[in-house]
Amino acid sequence: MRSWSAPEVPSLTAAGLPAATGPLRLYDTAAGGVRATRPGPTARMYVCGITPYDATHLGHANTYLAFDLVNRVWRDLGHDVLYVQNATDVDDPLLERAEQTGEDWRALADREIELFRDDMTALRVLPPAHYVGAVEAIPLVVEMIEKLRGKDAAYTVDGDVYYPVAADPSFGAVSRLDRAAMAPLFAERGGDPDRAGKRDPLDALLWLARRPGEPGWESPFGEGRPGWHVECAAISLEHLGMAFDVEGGGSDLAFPHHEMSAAHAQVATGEAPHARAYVHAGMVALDGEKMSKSRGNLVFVSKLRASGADPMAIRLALLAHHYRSDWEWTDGQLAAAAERLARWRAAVERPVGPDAAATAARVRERLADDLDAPAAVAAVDAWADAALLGEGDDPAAPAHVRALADALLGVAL
Ligand code: 5CA
Ligand code: ZN
Repeated sequence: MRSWSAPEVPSLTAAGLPAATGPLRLYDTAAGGVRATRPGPTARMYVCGITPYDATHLGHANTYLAFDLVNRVWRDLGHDVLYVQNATDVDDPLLERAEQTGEDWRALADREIELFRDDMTALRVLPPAHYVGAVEAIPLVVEMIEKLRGKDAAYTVDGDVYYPVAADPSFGAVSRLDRAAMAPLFAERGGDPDRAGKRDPLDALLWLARRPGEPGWESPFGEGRPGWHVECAAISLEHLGMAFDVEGGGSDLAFPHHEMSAAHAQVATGEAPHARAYVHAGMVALDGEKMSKSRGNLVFVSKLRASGADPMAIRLALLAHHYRSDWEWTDGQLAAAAERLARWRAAVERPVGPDAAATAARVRERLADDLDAPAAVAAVDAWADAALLGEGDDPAAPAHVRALADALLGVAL
């Protein structure tokens, strides 16, 4: 599928600042702690994309912004970044929504993906090099299921194909959950633990045989459509290979989604790990509950934009929270971010300001430490406050801070 257009990312060294030193350290769910990322010249990242109905709410935006920071920090460290994202453009919740509203499921998906692209562009989120829909990935999914079948890691229940979790002895290593903790999450997040005929309640669906009134595609194991986890396993393997640097998503994807995708990819290829780090963003809530399409308690980026909110203020409102924390949206946060944006803009408009080298070092150091965006924002605040008080006489400083906010925080001033 078409991705979206890339914003300019200024080079901080070209802007006159010293080169960054790494590495970027991130909290890896599988390690249970913060670990250095160690990409090669090209860093490889896969981030799970939207299921395209009710996009783009602030929870989505928060998650994609977190990985946008990863992308920007790696680039500042001199890496190229090969970034891949999917869109789950055929799945139960999408089909259910289309059924409820009487809209064609393809039209619904296309419209919401287009809205998502517009929102990502407005928020200056760097686009993936490969933006891949589940439907267009069906040949890759079929190939992966064939590999799993060849390794005796697939079985059929009434025409539906399942993956037996017993096939991967390291199952559980991504989420670090025991079976008692897995069971309720599996049921809550799209699994079918009670299906009769499964070998293990946690076995995951690879291929759902076509149901009446639903779309289906031909395959060697019958007409049907892909399961969810195999979609991301197949797309990431095709475009990134195994042992890519970061697999990302919200914390609701650690189990079962990233656990199962890793298991599928590892068993299909005989290689491990699927990703070197599994990184998860916190959940954004509204009125005390996680923002979710199924609950309907959503604040949309597009609606905020339509009501006049500056996308850079939306971005700053999200950056005021650490990406791993769970937090609740309130309108006051947007007003505070708009004030901050106005202060930063006024400060970089001044002809001189305090030398920005220490500010740049602080922003880089804080972001490299598991993306501490709130502290990075506070460092720019301190510079802006000083500049607005008339401190400093460095004529290069305003341009340095403008480039810094743009390159690393994605905030165009
Ligand atoms: N299509 C799948 C991933 S393959 C999916 O989870 N789609 S989604 O539309 O439900 O979510 C898209 C991304 O936004 C996921 O990474 C999910 O973890 C994240 N997300 C969903 N709700 C929230 C929320 N309330 N706060 C933060 N992130 C969220
Ligand atoms: Zn995914």
